[in-house]
Amino acid sequence: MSTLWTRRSVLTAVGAGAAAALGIELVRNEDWSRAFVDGAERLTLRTQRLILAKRPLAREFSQAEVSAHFPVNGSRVAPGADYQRMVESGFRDWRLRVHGLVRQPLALSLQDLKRLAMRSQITMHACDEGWNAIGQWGGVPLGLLLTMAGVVASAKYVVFHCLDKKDSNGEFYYESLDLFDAYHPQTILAYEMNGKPLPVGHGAPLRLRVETQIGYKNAKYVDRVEVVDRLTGFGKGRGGWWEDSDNALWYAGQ
Ligand SMILES: Nc1nc2c(c(=O)[nH]1)N[C@H]1C(S)=C(S)[C@@H](COP(=O)(O)O)O[C@H]1N2
Ligand SMILES: [Mo]
Repeated sequence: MSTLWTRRSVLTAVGAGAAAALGIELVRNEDWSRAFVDGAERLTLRTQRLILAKRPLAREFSQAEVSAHFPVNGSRVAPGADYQRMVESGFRDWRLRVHGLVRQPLALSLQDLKRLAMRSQITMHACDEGWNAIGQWGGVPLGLLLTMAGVVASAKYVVFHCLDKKDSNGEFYYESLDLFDAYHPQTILAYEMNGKPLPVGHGAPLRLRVETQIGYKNAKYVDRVEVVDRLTGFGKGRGGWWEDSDNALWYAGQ
């Protein structure tokens, strides 16, 4: 009953005129309560579509446009003997962990990830240091992993923990997204670049591709995805390594 009243008050607040503009029929019959629920559901759908309409897909390119040279920037390798051993074993014992505010934490091998639906996209990477390059990325949609893990209602952000420690402040590289960008269809955890396994320089075994945002948001060497309700408690609390150390913008949309 409380849900019904909430939904009903939403519709009342929006008003019949606005509802009509959104294409919602305010059906009046003996089953009025059901009509309100259906209308409210369509209102939610329409509102989401309107928001998404302003955030279209990032441009995708053709195979012929892929850059012959794609620079390696930032870390070129994750340091340490453990990482070297992982590279040598083809990341056999490596697991991607998805944990935090989820109902079902996940630990997935590279093989497990490759068995899931793959999305492939050819996009332009733009680094704020003044270069860009076009590459093909193949990987698992982050939204699929979040759905598998079952994000709980209080969740707001997704934090990506990386294997590379940066010398200047000794902190591991990390990044974060809100759930909107996390569920964006082009947001993937890529294990493939230009049709081949992701090279070490570009973040093997797994890197984030978030095509709605610029260079540094695209975390390399990701091995842990943590669903959280706040960004305090990680680094200086600004949501990423560059955000903490160089006042880079947390929302680096392009
Ligand atoms: N873990 C990690 N991710 C990172 C970085 C890094 O140093 N460490 N550098 C970032 C920056 S500034 C850019 S431009 C891209 C570079 O990705 P590339 O090496 O594949 O070109 O990765 C981003 N992700
Ligand atoms: Mo960058």
